[in-house]
Amino acid sequence: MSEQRTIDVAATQMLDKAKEIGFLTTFDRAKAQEPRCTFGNTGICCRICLQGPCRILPKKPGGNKGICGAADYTIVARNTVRYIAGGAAAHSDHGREIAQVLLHVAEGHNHDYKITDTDKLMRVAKNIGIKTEGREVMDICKDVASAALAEFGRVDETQELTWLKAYAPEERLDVWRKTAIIPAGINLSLAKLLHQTHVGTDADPVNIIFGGLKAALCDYDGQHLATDLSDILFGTGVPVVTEANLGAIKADKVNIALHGHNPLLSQMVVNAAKEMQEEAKAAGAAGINLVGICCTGNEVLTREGVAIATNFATQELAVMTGAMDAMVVDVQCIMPSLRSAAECFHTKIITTMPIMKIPGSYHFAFDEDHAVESAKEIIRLAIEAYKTRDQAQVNIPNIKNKVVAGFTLEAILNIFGKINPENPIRVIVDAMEAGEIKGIAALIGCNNLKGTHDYNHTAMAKELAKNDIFLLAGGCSAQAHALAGMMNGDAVKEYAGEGLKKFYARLNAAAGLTEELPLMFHTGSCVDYSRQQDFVNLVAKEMGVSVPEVPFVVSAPEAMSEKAVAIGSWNVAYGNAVHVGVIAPTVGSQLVNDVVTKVAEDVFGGFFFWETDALKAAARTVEIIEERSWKIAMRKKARDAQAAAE
Ligand code: XCC
Ligand code: SF4
Repeated sequence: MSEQRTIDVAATQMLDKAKEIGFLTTFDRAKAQEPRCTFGNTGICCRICLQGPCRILPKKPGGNKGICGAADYTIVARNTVRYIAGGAAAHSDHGREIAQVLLHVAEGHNHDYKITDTDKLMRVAKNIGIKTEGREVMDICKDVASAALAEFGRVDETQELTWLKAYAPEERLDVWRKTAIIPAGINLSLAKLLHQTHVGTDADPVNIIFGGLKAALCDYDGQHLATDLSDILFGTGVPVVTEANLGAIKADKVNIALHGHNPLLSQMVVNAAKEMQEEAKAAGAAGINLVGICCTGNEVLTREGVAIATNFATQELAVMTGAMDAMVVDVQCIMPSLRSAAECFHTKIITTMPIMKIPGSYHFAFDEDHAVESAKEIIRLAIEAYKTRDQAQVNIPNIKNKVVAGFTLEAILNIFGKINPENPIRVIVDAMEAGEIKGIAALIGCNNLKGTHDYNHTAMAKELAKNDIFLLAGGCSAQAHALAGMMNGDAVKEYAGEGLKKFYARLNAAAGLTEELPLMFHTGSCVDYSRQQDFVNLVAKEMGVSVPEVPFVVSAPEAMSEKAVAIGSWNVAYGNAVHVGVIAPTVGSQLVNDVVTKVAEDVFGGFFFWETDALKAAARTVEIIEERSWKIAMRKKARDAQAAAE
């Protein structure tokens, strides 16, 4: 564990304040957990049945296996894929909830939501094979929502997930068919994986890993439909300018943080807040100020330009400002400790979802049929809380940075299209072929207090940019860059290599935006990573190569959640090289570790690599990208030589 807690100056100030008032934060709790249990840390602790926990104790007679006889490779494989099941369940359930609401809108049962992006609806319908010509919008919408819901309950194993089939390149589908990892239904595959890893079922680590990859493709499918349907309901983001860090919290306003993942409620709060400024003023405030935390924050940032307060590891510190009147939370990545943090102040923690409650916090049962009313009532709760705020306790770090975000796939293509209207994706392929940029990297994932908060994220970004690598970002990683002041045009001047700078200069000249483009294109929340993969798929197609040949690396420098494991795993199946910046729970079995870091490449073209040191990880990333480019160049040379000889 690192001595420095965070690189964020505002967070450091708030940690001092927490110490002053005697509140133990997640940073203190992380320290309390040291030293870690080696068995758990390396994945060789099995708790799958009540005879456990069993550990692998190679030196004791009979200790080299669990009580049932499970070897280290079985235990490690089972533990790992159960993370994937958890992550895929979370992402896809989020998608299912959006699909449910979209169906109710299409059927005319719900009047609080509406279709905002009809063009996107038509594109999605077309992609998944739903007829659009001469049909009513609402009928098409009903079919799209029903197709999404059908992904969950399908049990006919001769079928394949619709979104997966619609969006993955044919070459990938072939690989997945050959390895039998294309899921028929999301619920089926996730249930099957829990079955497969039950005590006394599968002992074969490779078979277990393939079961895990199937679940990971469910994660991808659930993510993709969640993004598509959210765009249809709430609009597809376009570049926005806003700010990030705790300084975005305003002393004179009613501050409401939107935290979690699902935009169903938070988007309604954004809409309602626009109309309710007067109510806040009547309470003596200068208005309502919304800020985002984690991926709900990313959702409302991408679509509405809501400022980022902070990211995962520092969520408690937003409360420490003493100016947070309400934190509205939905699902995932919400620390239960928020409530104890709130007790030091007047802050109301408002849980809103039936599966997410925190003992002692305020639960407001959000109701999709009365979403507008729910959102308004929640804002009123925040205004009431504001009235009890003790201004003497307010201490907001004076730190905030300019952020340019909102880079959905559509937004990126729109910008590239200003240079090449016929074939927008050609713009980045040209830049790669000319050697102006070396390749593409996606910086994604969480915070993990096994390291210094946000250090790995920002150090990777600086190093890769210096090496002329075009950066995509999402989730809490994107927020790390935004908090650090790197998600703007100034950061390009400061950190980009000469080639990347030239590429940006051409983009900026053509884009016609009021702000310069940022050092990394923020594609949205962690449920939105399919936007990045869609982008890479287009690049592959334009380059005339398969996905695993694209000079592209994914990095989760501070991975934490089960969702991160699921995301990393489908990325590997997709053919991407995936860096993870924490010790992976596979290292307890040489065999399993070799499968995911080496053998995977032979099968899928993608693989994991673990590196906790950001600078070494960046160097390895550059190496992989250069190697992939070199291979493309060699193949081209060979083809040209052959053509000349003929
Ligand atoms: Fe959660 Fe999405 Fe991870 Fe952040 S990045 S800690 S999952 S909020 Ni997705
Ligand atoms: Fe131990 Fe086997 Fe039970 Fe795991 S499944 S806890 S290894 S007996």
